[in-house]
Amino acid sequence: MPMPKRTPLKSTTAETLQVLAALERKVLWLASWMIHNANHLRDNADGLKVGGHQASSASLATIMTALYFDVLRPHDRVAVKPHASPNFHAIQYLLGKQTRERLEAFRGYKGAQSYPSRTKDADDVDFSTGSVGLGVAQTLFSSLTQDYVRAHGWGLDRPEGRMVALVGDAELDEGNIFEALLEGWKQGLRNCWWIIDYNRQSLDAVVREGLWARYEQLFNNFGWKVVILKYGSLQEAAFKEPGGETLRKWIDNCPNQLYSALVFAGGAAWRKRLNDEIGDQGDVSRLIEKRSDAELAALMNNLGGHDMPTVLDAFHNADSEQPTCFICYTVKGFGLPFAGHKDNHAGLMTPQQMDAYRHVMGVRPGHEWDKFEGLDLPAERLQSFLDRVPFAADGRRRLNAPTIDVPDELPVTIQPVMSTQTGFGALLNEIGRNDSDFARHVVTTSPDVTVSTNLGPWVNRRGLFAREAMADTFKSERIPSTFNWEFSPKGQHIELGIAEMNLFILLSALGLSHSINGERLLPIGTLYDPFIARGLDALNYACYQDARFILAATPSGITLAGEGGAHQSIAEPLIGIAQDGLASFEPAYVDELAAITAWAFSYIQKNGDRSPSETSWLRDETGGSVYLRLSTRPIEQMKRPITPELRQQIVDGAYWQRKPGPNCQVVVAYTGAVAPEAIEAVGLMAEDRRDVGLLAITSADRLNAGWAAAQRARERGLVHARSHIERLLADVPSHSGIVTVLDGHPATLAWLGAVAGHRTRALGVEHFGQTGSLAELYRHYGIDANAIIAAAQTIAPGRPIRHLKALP
Ligand SMILES: Cc1ncc(C[n+]2csc(CCOP(=O)(O)OP(=O)(O)O)c2C)c(N)n1
Ligand SMILES: [Mg+2]
Repeated sequence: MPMPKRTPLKSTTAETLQVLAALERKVLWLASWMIHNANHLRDNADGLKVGGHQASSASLATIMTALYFDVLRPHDRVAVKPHASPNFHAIQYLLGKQTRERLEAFRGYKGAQSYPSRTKDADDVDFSTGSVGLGVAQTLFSSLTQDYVRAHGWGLDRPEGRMVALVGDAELDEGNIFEALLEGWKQGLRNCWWIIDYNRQSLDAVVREGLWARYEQLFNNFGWKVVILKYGSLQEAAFKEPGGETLRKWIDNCPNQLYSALVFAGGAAWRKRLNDEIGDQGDVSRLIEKRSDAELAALMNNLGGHDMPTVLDAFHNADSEQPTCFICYTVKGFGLPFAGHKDNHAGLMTPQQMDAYRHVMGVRPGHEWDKFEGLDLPAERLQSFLDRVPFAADGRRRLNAPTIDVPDELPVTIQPVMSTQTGFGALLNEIGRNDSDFARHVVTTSPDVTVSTNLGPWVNRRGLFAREAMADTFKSERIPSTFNWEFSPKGQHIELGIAEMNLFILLSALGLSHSINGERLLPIGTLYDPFIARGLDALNYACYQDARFILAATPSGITLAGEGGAHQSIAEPLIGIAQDGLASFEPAYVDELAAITAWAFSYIQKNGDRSPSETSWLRDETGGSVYLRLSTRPIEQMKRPITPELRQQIVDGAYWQRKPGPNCQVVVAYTGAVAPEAIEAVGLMAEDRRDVGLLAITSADRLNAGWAAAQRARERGLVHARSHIERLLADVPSHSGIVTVLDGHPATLAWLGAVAGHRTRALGVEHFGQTGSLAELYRHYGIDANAIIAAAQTIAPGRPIRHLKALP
């Protein structure tokens, strides 16, 4: 394997190397102690899971020490491999940004998190990681976001940051990484480093031989520079001795499994093996013989990723214009008793091993958390070094940006018959017309469904983003087209390839821009509703790190009729309820959508921690992201004024379209595109059931959240707490039944019966769709007017409803 050429390191002095060696030792110790402590202090410790940190952290100790204490600058951002979180917390502790209490409570209540968390950790985590692969791709999209922000003329007074991912080698099995790579290539990625911890071990196993060569080719193909750190400086020096070449060849040919096993077995095992295989070759025998067992083990363990000069040299020589992948050979469990053992992912040190390790590290009992305990350099020197670490120089790395004024109302021309999807396109088209600060901060993105989700008119107005301008050839060739597909650095739409994972990770990056770039964006992503499931984990992580964006998912449900089960969505409304950090809406009418969208632009900018509103029990001041479930079904729109009261109710989740009278026997509660069926059913029942009510539900999610919060508040003594849905149902007589209906899973609204104890029948879709006409499918799945009436007749007995047709 040819080694890449690098210019010799000039900047790192021998003194710095000395200090870094001491700090690396300290990081290794603190991480081990933190993990040991976590396992022995918790009553429910799951050794298998706790152990996951130990060997994985050790593997990255050298690289992380080099990065945080020497290479990184405050504006650089890092996604840390999930299991290396103890290293991260230890480093922050040494830099004075993490407390001992939190380290002592690692994995415990309010302690340092098991996996680095932007929202739960107090020590300035850049990206939450845990689900392998996602953090890696997030660095790529954060770099694109940084380019987007700067191309629009914002944040130019700040230096560009490098987006760095510390990647497990087995993490590269995750497909989303390759989806991101392809997108990065298309978008001209810069300022991105992926540092692969090539310890050749995953959780269960040792990785395949020669994987590095596949990676090298692959990254090269996508325009990355690949730097391989295979041998450490001790090894390089040994290779220059007589017989050194033979040793190098032996190392190159040694299978991963055997190398790992010998690392585990130690110096004597190395000697036996090397003597058996190459020991009779004169020079190399002397090379082996002149080293003690310990020296021989140190030489063979001295892989590139554990050799500080090699690591620093590689990082200091990397440039920003070209994305760079560092393949760093490391040892999983480096320096620990189970180094290299294939079972070491769950490796925890026994108390005896820990004692031995403590001895080696020179740490006295009771001094485990002392920053400089056991190091052979004076504390003042170490502290003065830490005080000057460039990464920590600026103090606060988490930025903020002022909120952008957004209009209270969004203008839109409502056609007599219109779908919410068309309405969404029309709303954005209107926003695109003017050049307000608000309009300039909107950025849209879509995974190859820009036109089919109705973003076309907006894109025509605002253009597509690319760092380099690119004309629309159809336009320059004068071929008529509805869409003007011109790319420029000022464009406001980022067109993605089809991968939905990329959409959510990009939204996550755009939605953290205020915090990472100090420049706020108002991101909107569109996709087909069923494909939320495709990117769900990425959506979950975007919310987990509190990224802020609006998601418009359309089309949705079986209302897509002719598309069949392949494109119909059933479970998404439940995702909307269950996903933390995401307020979900499914409006039926375009005026509702306009009210919700205007509110959403301000909601995604809220960043407070105030108490819930006393009317709805919703935590609107805290803010979050927004999911709009839209439909392609054109329905007759209502001509009505949207009063401030109605606007508030639409945003809070429901309003009476027809208030039930005092003798009400049935309430029909609907959400979304089935509004016409609900209205029709109420009309058809009117003669046979008294005072029928019609409840329009715009957000099952917010109704449910408010209800849960109000109950909790009452249980804590706030006896007057009432949620929006409780107020709405307060006057519905208790003998009245509720029929709920939506084009989605019936459980979405089934809980309404528990609010005030009304007997409830929940209609919805439970099975994969058929193809067919809308009427056929609504009948087939039982969400048409007749099915609503049949349900009403069953739960609200009375005389037969004359318009009810016999169900097939
Ligand atoms: C999406 C996902 N699947 C599975 C896991 C469980 N898991 C955690 S680490 C790991 C393998 C780690 O191997 P590698 O990335 O090589 O890191 P190392 O332990 O070698 O440092 C697995 C399967 C996870 N965290 N996320
Ligand atoms: Mg690994």
